[in-house]
Amino acid sequence: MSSTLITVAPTGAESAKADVPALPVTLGELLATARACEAAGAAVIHVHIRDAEARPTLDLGLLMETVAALRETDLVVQLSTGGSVHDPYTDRLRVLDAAPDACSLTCGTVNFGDDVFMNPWGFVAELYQETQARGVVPEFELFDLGHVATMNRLLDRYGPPAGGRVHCDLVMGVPGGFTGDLRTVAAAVGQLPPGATWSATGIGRATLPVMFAALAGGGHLRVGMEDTLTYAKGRPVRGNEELVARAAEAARLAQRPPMTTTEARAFLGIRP
Ligand code: KMH
Ligand code: ZN
Repeated sequence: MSSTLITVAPTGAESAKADVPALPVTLGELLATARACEAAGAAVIHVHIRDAEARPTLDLGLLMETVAALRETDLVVQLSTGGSVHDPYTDRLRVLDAAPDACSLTCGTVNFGDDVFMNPWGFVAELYQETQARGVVPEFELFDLGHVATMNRLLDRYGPPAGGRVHCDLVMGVPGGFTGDLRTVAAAVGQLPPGATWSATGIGRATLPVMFAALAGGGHLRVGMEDTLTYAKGRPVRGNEELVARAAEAARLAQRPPMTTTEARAFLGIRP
């Protein structure tokens, strides 16, 4: 029986703690969330951190402290190199100095609501080569169909990623990117290179359609409060672990139970 890799993205860079009290923003809250999500079936944690005022930051010292703290769990630690739409490229590249297992690598610029998430070719190519040099396993974040072409260009020009597996995450439902529905999931998956594996996450109301489309299509799952703040209509998310528990239950129903952290490390080619 094949299994499902579940990634939790617990915090993100967009929501304010004042608006969303359940959002984990301190190191203590993040660690407690990580433990609970691991117990609920997550194998990877996609990490954005906040400063003492709960503002998004890419401070290297705090990132290193966070990676060290998360080593108390067995989760694969994937740091965001996307940061917030306001973070400079130099800070985003420096994230790799915190020596995570893995990192996100967005493959192109995209309108991001009223903002623009900037990922020009030169930056993406430099970041990719840095992941290769350091042995950090990239997850190719795809927000739009053109991003698949850029990922293929990276692979053609610079060769395979650290870990050896081309693993992508389809981020569906950002205003300006992929629509979060079955047809668009199918269109994106149809463009991936042979052998690539993928997860998908639906933003906001796209959460459930994308989750079920991914399970039906043989994909893996990303869930979390970075992407969704509403568990059901009119019912705010109480904590990331309930989103992971729901994803794990859906995966079990699909006869593709959650991967363990050990299985996930082997699957992604994370070095010991
Ligand atoms: N916060 C978004 C602008 C990533 O983590 O790599 C970018 C993002 C993608 O969340
Ligand atoms: Zn992110």
